[in-house]
Amino acid sequence: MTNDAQSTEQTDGFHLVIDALKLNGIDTIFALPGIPITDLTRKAQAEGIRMISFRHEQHAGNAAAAAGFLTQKPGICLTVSAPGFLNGLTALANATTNCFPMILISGSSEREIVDLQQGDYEEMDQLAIAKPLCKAAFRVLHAADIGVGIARAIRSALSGRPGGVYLDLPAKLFAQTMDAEAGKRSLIKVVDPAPRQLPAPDSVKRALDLLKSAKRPLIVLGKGAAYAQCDADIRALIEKTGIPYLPMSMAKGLLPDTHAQSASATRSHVLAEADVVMLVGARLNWLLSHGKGKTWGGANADTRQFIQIDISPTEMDSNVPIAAPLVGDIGSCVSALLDGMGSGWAQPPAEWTDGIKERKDKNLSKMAATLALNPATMNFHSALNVIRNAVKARPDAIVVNEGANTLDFARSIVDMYEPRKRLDVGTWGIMGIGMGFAVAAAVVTGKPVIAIEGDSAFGFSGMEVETICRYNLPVCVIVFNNNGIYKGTDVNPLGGDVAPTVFVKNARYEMMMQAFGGVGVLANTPAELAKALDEAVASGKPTLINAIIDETAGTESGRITSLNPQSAKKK
Ligand code: ADP
Ligand code: TPW
Ligand code: MG
Repeated sequence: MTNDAQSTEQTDGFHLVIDALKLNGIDTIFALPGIPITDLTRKAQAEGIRMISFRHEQHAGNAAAAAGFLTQKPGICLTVSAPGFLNGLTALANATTNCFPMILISGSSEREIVDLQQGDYEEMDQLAIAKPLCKAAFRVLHAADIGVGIARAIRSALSGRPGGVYLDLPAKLFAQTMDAEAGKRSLIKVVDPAPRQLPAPDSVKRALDLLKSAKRPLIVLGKGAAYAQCDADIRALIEKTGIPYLPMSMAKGLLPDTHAQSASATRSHVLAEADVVMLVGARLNWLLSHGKGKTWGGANADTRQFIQIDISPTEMDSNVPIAAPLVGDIGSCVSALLDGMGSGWAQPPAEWTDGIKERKDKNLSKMAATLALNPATMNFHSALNVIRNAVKARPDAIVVNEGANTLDFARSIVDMYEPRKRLDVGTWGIMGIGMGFAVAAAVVTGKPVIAIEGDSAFGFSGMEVETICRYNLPVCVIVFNNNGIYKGTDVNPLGGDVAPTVFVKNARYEMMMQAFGGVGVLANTPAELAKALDEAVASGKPTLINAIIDETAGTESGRITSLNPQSAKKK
């Protein structure tokens, strides 16, 4: 606090925030400047923090979330008060839903005025609003508490199940001064923010006993397994057990999708038939049909038993009974399982694995035939076949993916070869993550990024192509242009306005990238798409390819049509 009697050097809130972040290894902030954090963005940049400035806070927030997932460090998003905070809040809630560690830091207005609701500039009780939407929320009122505030935010984001944290920094805080030495001492370098959580030995034994008894075992890898960064042990577990596995969307590449034990090509068969299923960092939410019903083989669902590895004890039994819960961090759990298995682990019955192989081979050759077709107008398959080949050639490239058909087809067609190379719409199936995730992936990894975007999905964050150009990021955006949401063929029965799912026909999305100095290409054929994509990946230049897709090719809601409520009234 201000103290005129102090003759020593002074520091202030701005510098304490920056010093606390740097002390904890934060090297990048995703932000959008304005009152009261403009100077914080400038000073942080001057102090060597990489400042990535966005055109809308939601995308800065999505970038922070993706950075958190990729690095196991909380991604930082910095915004102004009320509207900026609210724009960032969607990303914070989405990060929490997906178990990605991030911290939304927002400036806020004068507490005295906000609390009496006297109408301050951008007045809003941000802390109260953020609280139910994230894992933890804190406010710092005194400069001397900045160290504690940031330490608590980091620990909350990373420990246990990772998630989003809100940190409220009122405008007044930044200008508060205090003795520099005391300020330095007030900062906390967080020790072991995500402590290992070893599973109990009897729960390891219970899980192994159940796995051993299985006739038709299956392992499901989720994005928690990708986040955990124990890739070699997970691969060893799969290979040592010989059990077929299914990767959830963002766990693709943990083992190469071409792995002999991958059962992706016969997903519905293994889900319906498996008798013991081990979930590794995957929740039995809607994406896994809640572990019951037709997807899980109807009658088989009554006898199926689950083993679940998760850091969150309350995840167990959330949808169906979990016979063998294994609570702990995935790294510790998987290595305990490997230890417990010893040598000479019996492989699953050949009847099960041979049957899977047979179905898989059949489905893969069917898929190969479809991919080889070259219809006159490009469709999802012929376009995605090009991207499939490009990713095969550059397995270190990061794929960002959103849309409906564009998402569903890309997920099954584009094989991934390395862990944490696929970022997508996640647990909510949210549109708008595209450019934020792409920016973060490029900034954090320096690797080429290929963003496979439905034309609708792209629209949610399209303005960030300027950000991509401004920082000259190696991002190639491919817009799957089918003139609309799902398809471009809907008609308004009354005439007049176009149908609500339809966009301007033949839109020239590539010009958006050209407008900011990037490369824009219109691709009508797989050959044109391949050429543009190869050039983009080789050059690292910001590129947008407008891939013209048959507007009749998609289906309503992609693969989740069944979730659409149906009108009872027939016209
Ligand atoms: P997916 O959508 O891929 O199925 P989910 O997001 O549903 O994956 O599940 C991820 C799960 O992983 C969450 O339940 C979360 O608690 C868990 N998790 C995240 N990180 C770890 C970790 N390091 N150790 C154990 N569990 C983790
Ligand atoms: C924040 C609802 C799900 S998918 C989608 C919307 C609007 C776009 C599908 O069209 P797109 O893909 O991207 O052109 P394609 O290949 O099928 O034509 N708002 C938010 N999230 C979601 N999920 C929606 C709306 C939706
Ligand atoms: Mg579309």
